[in-house]
Amino acid sequence: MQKTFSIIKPDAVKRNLIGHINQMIESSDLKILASKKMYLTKNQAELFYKVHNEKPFYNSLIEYMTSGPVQVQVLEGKDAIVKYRKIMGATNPFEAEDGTIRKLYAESIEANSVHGSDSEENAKIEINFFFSGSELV
Ligand code: IDP
Ligand code: MG
Repeated sequence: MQKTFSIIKPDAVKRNLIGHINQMIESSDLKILASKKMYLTKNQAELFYKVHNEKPFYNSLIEYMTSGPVQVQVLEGKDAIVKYRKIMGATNPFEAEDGTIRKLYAESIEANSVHGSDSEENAKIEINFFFSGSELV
């Protein structure tokens, strides 16, 4: 069993897609161990995406990620990290495979509906950033 960290981003929360996306997650045999709705502060968004702070889209990304509430979640399952990245689809929705969350729901390469950890190391860091151990059940 492996854990990964997920964010349902502001564009998807705004369009009432939390349930649709979580249905896709659960029917892929991933368990939702923890889930909470929150506003990211500017500081949290900047820290979370600090690997991108030199990119031209960084400021816009921070503005977008703080533009409305998000649903932060911890998922668990066999090969959860790769499995969830597969269900999410490519960063750019125009390149995402049919049936993926981003193909179905993303509005643009920025407002692409979901985040998922890309490695075991980052999954640990991202989970600990938002949740304490006792919240994962
Ligand atoms: P990922 O979310 O698929 O891992 P990353 O390359 O880590 O993609 O980028 C983080 C987030 O930054 C993306 O999910 C998307 O919201 C945004 N982003 C990535 N590339 C671009 C871009 O070229 N223009 C605008 N936003 C982008
Ligand atoms: Mg990434």
